[in-house]
Amino acid sequence: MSLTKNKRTNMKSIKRRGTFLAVMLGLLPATSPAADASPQADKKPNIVFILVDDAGIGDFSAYGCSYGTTPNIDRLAAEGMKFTHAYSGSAVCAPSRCVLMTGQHTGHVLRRANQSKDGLLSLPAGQATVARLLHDAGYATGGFGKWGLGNPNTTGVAEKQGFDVFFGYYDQKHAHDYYTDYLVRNSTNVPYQQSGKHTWEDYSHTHIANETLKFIEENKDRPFFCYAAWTPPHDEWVIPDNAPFSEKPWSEEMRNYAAMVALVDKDVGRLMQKLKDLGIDDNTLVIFSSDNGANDECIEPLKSTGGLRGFKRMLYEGGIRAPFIARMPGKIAPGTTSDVLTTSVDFMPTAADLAGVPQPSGIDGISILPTLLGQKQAKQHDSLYFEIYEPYFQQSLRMGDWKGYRLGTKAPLELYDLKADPAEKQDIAAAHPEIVKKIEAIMLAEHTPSPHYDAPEQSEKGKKKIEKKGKKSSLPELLNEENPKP
Ligand SMILES: [Ca+2]
Repeated sequence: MSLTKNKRTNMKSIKRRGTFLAVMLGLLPATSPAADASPQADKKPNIVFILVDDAGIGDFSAYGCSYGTTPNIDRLAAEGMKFTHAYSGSAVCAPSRCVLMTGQHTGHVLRRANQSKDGLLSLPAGQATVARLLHDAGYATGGFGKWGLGNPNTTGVAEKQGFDVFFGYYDQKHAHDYYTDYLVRNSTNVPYQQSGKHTWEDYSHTHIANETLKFIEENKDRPFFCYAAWTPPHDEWVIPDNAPFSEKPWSEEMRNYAAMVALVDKDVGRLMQKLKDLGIDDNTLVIFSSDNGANDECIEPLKSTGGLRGFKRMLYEGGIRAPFIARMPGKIAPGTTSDVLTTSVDFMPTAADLAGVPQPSGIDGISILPTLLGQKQAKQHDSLYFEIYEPYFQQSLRMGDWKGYRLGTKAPLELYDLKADPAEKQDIAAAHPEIVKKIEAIMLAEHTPSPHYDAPEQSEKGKKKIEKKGKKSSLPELLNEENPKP
């Protein structure tokens, strides 16, 4: 039986329930969506999605950071709901952002790695995105930070995908350069004169954070969607001042990384203060998450993956488990936690429910609005499927407490019980052949071939080729290594 069909069958009832809940709880005026699509629909909740780049759950004190505190993000959790089993859309940037924008999981979505056989893939014209959905519902839509789903002069640029404005980096490689001499606003370059001294004024995030707050201020009187796709702590690991970590016995890069996490926290605080000052914080859903797990360099000194196995680019937990916190005073009960399985694939239907508009068809996400509102989450994911083609084809499936993982299609499926073994140390596939069979069947059903990537079998060949060359950095070596030190 196709899970996708199951999900689609339930879309209508989910939509009805979500809209009903939203009206009952005063999230929306009790009028039709068509009547709401006007400037006076100012009672629609604003939505801010803060997506930081390459941070693991071990980087935030709400999830047990070992090297510092993130007090503003802690406050988000204390005043809202913290998800303990949330995942990013993928284990690297572009597919993760593609999942977030489209509500499709990585077995269906366009981008399944940063690169493809056909180069950088741009979102096609007419792509259904959460930004388009909210724009059509009367929201002002702004994105700030890294886009990565289409460079200027393609169909994929943010301003053709539902954003009124996008400011920051369109190209992912450009986003590595924090001391850049230009950023981009709606495909037009905005020049910055670099002083050569690496000051805060020279640092791109300063301008990106300021533009984020400016957008919120400018749109305070109408519903808005603010996508804060901030680039820290992605590398290059540089920052004008790495206090309070300057004396730590780590590499300079790791000191900078830790300071970049602290900077994100500080700007989350600024953003929350802005919402408060404008008197709109109780009508604004703020979500905080990360686009993929932390890098391997951060495991030893900072424990950024929180003791989980793997790291960025891997479909073990350390590559995909994400911080996920949602705050909306008066609607989301403070200091609550949820163990509902969710990924950023759920953002689009959740946003649709919150805005009181119909959900798009053909998506994989499920609205988690009932969970946010403290209601019973009647429809939940039977499983969460992931695949990635970078650097090799991998698949994983979270099903209840079970976790299946496979490198290439021919390797035997590894099976872990995350409840007993959250760090995926003990492969118990041999003891549970029926679970293995079930997971393999779901993986087969959820994977759809893409013309832009080598078929899994070919990826398997590529893996062998690189193994043969004995490259030190080859993933099999890293993938098979023992779980990182806690
Ligand atoms: Ca990333």
